[in-house]
Amino acid sequence: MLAVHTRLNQQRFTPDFTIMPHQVRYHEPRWWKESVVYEIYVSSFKDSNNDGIGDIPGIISKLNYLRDLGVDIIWVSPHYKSPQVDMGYDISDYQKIHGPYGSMKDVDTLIERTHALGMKIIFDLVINHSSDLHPWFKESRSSVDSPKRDWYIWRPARYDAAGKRHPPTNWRSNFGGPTWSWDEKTQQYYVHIYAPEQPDLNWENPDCRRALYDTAIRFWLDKGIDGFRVDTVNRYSKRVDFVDAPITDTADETQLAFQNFTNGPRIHEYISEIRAVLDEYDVFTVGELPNTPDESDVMRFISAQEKQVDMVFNFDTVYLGQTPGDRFRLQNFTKKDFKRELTKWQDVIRDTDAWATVFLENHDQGRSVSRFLSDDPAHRTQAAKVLAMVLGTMTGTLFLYQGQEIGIVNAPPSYPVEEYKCIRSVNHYNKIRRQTGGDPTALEEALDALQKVARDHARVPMQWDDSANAGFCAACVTPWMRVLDTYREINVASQIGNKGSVLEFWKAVIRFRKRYKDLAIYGRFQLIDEHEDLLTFIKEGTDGKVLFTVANLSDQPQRWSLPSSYPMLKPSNLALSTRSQGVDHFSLAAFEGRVYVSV
Ligand code: TEU
Ligand code: CA
Repeated sequence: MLAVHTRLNQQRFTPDFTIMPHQVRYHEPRWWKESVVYEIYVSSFKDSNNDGIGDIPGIISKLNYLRDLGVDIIWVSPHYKSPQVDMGYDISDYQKIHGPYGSMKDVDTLIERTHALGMKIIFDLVINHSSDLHPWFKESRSSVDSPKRDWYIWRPARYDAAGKRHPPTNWRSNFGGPTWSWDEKTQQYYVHIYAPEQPDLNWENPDCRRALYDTAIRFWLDKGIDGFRVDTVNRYSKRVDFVDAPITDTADETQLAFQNFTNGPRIHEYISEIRAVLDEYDVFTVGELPNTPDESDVMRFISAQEKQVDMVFNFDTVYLGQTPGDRFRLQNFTKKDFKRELTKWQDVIRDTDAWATVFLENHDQGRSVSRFLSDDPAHRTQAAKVLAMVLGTMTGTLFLYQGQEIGIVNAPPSYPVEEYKCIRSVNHYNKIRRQTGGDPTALEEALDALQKVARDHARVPMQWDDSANAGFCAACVTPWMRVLDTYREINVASQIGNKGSVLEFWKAVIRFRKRYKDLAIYGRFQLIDEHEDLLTFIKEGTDGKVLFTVANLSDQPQRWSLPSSYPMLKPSNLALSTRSQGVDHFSLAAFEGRVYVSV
């Protein structure tokens, strides 16, 4: 580790090289660049007291498992006090714990035990909006003269010629329906770009911002956490002229309005303020960056010299097959699309001082094996392994989502709509029912979309073993979400120590990534796109060594050969393989993947 640092530092300052804005020759090593982050969805990870809901003591009981996997940082989904309209992304007190998850003492213990095992821990920072049950909002809505009135965004109604009341703008919220809700008592609308129970905080108000910094950020950093995953980092600043969005959907009274409430004029000023607080500590941040297609806009968030966040989640890959603004209107996509989107940010950050994230799953997405390759029982193990290998050799901080390490797949098409609990899924299905008067074909189509891309697939209980309820809760009657029937075949216990398993392969990938970090993590990415069904890329080190990844993304064998443009690569350089035996130099089996490292 030391050797790499020294070498990179020396080379960065060679006199013949001039540093252009945002441009650097090598990525500067940092602990958070080299870390593997594992996202824990508290309610579905491990239930310690058999009430059917995962909890903090449950996480504590699995810390050894995470360390053995090779995880460096755990990211805990919102554990704050919340009425759970949006699974904790609606916070009613930033300094309290959601009762069923445990106590403040449990959280202190979690932080302490995680650190004691040599891992770090980050929390979710949700400060675009609060819950409508937050005391600030209760006070804000109590009267137009309330001192906290201006902490949220209130506007008068508009009236049409017939005297009918309408919201101040035609904006559509992320969960469907208008972004405005009417408040009877004070006769004004407030804005919420998610659910009505998630009113947006007014970042234009400096007192409100200060209160957020103190209660949501400083309070937890002082407890010793190592950073934050920042929810929707680019929506705090909105356009304050409150104009209508262009009409693109004549069938609906609300319209897509991302441009009105995303990346507003003061966004970088606000993030600089947050950054100033964070810089008092040795921590890192990863921001969620939806609806920002322009690469130079993204750079303003992730270039080190801009001092904003350290990296962002771009959604290009996980949104494949969805219609922008209409997640459940599905479209076809090809392997070519998958390769292009997956590798896009590798290219953008190359030779710059910006950093990327590498991920295919989180609590808002379906399972990667089902979505991008194949969850057919004949293929799913190989498919999960080849994705692990690809992710494990890409540049950026690697994020794993609970269950991804054992290759959990989506719930099956036979699942009835009642099994879907997420507000987004439920709202969508109800909207289709309303709009079509319950037309069976339309409802079938809606259910098919849920089966493919609903957030619920990530939220089912973790599959620990083949006992009742998959070991998520030993003696509970019903877990809050139904356990997938596939838990008998796909679970942690059956994969630990099993050489061909997805779990053991992930461990090998993580070890490999760390051992060859100057290539796998920091190497210069170069896509070699010569074959429709294969994903192949080079990672070049500073010393002329190269790493080469080849992944067969199809369920058919493929003939192939090492790239002739890199003559230093030899068959004997095989360093990692998804197959434990039977590696054929001239052909790749279905979903086979290999990594070669030149010597
Ligand atoms: O997600 C943000 C999110 O879902 C949107 O910004 C999304 O990218 C947009 O709707 C375009 O489709 C975060 C959390 O991850 C999610 O679980 C929460 O529901 C949401 O914020 C609200 O806090
Ligand atoms: Ca519990």
